[in-house]
Amino acid sequence: MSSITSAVKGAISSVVNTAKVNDLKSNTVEHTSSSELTTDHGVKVGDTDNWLKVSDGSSTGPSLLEDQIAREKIHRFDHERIPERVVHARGTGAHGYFKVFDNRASKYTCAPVLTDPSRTTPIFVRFSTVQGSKGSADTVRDVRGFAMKFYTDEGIWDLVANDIPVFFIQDAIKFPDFVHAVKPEPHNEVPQGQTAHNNFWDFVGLQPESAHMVMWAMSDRGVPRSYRMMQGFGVNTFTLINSEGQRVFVKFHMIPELGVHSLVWDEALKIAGQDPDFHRKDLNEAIEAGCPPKWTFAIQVIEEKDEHNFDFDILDATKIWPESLVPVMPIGEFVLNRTVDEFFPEVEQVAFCTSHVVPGIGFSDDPLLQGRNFSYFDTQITRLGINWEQIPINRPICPVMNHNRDGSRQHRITKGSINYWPNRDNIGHPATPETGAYLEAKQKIIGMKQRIRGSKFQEHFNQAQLFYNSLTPVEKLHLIKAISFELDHCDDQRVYEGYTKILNHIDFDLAKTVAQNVNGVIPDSPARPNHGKSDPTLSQFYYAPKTPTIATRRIAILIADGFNETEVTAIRAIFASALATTWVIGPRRGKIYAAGQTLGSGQGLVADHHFEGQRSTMFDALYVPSGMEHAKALVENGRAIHWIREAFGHCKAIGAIGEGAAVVQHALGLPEVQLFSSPDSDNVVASYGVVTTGKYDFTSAATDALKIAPGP
Ligand code: HDD
Repeated sequence: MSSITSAVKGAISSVVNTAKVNDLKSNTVEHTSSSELTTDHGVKVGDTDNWLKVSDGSSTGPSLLEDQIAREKIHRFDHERIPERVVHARGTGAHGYFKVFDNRASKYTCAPVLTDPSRTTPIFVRFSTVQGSKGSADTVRDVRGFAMKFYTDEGIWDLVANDIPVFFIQDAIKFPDFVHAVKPEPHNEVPQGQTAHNNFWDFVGLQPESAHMVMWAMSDRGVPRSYRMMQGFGVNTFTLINSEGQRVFVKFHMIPELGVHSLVWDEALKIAGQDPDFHRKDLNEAIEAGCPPKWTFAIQVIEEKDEHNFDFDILDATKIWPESLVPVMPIGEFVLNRTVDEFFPEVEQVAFCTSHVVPGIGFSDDPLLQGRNFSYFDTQITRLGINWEQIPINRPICPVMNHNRDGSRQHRITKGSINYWPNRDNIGHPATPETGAYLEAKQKIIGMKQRIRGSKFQEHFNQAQLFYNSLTPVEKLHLIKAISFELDHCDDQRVYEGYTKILNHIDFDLAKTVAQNVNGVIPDSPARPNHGKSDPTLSQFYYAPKTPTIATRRIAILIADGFNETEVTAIRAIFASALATTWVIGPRRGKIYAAGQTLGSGQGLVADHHFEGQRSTMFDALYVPSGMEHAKALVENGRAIHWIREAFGHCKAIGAIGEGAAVVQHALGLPEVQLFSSPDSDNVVASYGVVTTGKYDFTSAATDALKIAPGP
């Protein structure tokens, strides 16, 4: 694998040891080859392979229950598993840090984490899918979780976000029904990690408030290329409180430096089988290669006085605040630059609570948020026990002092005779506003006690339509195909007919096409007119980096014996300098000999994988160098040809030179696409994301093509 320059690595390593990473050191052990086995109570163990038995030495007699060493080993194993998360069970995480640019947010909040540019706040972020179990595949169509833990000097702030800005339901009381409907069906536990089944589409068909979120989930956002290329959204409406006690409503946004990119559905399906850990490996690979993912952190703010000035309720989590109405203000950035040392203690035990806020950040009456504030703490008690906040990954880096005591797995030993307030020694006395006590902003509330939602919560299709209208033609096509795929998996006529009727409230053509595909109800006319409005910020193309980049992209170089070594060395260096990684794929994972080298000699380039070991789906682009014998071998290798065809089918960039270009031309069998200029020509031919040339000077055109090619 190619690597990045040592200068970049140096810059990153200087911030790797955040205060939280240092805090975890007291719980981190590292063993060496001189470490000897012990029991959990520290007694050295001389044999961990044979249970204590009664034996005359030649025959194996009965095993003795007396063997405390064997019993301990089995006991510990029997209890290794804890309940997986009831949703978002599948995920991975990494450490990093957060910084604000300046104090521009201090007008709205007194939270130093959001206003003090001299601070580096340690963070831990866990990405996840929602529906599947802990062992399900990464690339399924689903919403992605984007949960952030900020270890601030004022306590922990958890921002439990998703990669989609809205949610399926408006009121938390519906969450158990929604989750039951989306999860595998109860009678047979099928399907795993997918929304493509009767119960999900039945539920969302009967809950039109889901329509907006369904549009997002069926768009390319549902199949991200990488966790590193996802936007994040706090979804709920929170509040910010400034030093004068004034409150504003806020939504939080995370915008990835590399842009927002997706897989195509065929790739996502294949990768789910070929490499179910694709996303977690991708995150670790980028961090370990020294290309830590980075996001801009931004806020949208609405003043209290403007709360009712919109045609939607700003506390409704099925609605966005369109950027044309409420600008998105970048205030900081964050980087994930450190992989975990051990998965279970860090990623599995990390636990988030929307109710964990710090002074300067507060809640709103968003009915989804209010329910979440109850649910997260509660679920951690089942998973991790009441003292879950003492687990190293969850504990704050600031002092913790209160009179909460005991409970299962209490780790803290608090000296002294006082465990209550008030007490004669003034121990653990309440803090004051001056010393940083959390203060709720004053809010006047008058109302009747009743089970309702506000009147503006009743409109469900305006923003679903806005989202659909805002997609580019290719994004619309993908969305139509996605819904058609999903409804095709529903075999209850009431379900697929029901949802095609819902679609007609969003867009007539969308409803008609999907209904035709899945035998739904083909409408004669729209159920409601299309308002025709659109917003460019809703298309993921909007987030393409200003300067095109191939950083962290994976490029496969296909070679066989007889390839042009000079060319491969040069192109790898060029891609590496652009921070892409190159992977050599050959007929065997061993030495592949270049033109002029003797087979079996000490020379040769060791391939990272062989053609059967990996597939084109794992890579963002292909490159085929020149070399006559190598080209002949590739043309005769069915799998190598499949690599090129499949990559082309997934609209990936393909670069080729000389005889390599002839291989590509042969593989694609597209004579009308002029792939190959004459072998002596300097012409670079670029068509359909394929860049070929007869002569060597090809690299800048190739890098340009790769920059534009990867996308949704
Ligand atoms: Fe939730 C986990 C995001 C609504 C109840 N949720 C969970 C995670 C994320 C979200 C990212 C994974 C956290 C981790 O990595 O450990 N959830 C959301 C968003 C929502 C949302 C963005 C809508 C705005 N959630 C929601 C509601 C409820 C829950 C309405 C319950 C009333 N969520 C949970 C949970 C989970 C959870 C059951 C499972 C594991 C956990 O909390 O720690 O409590």
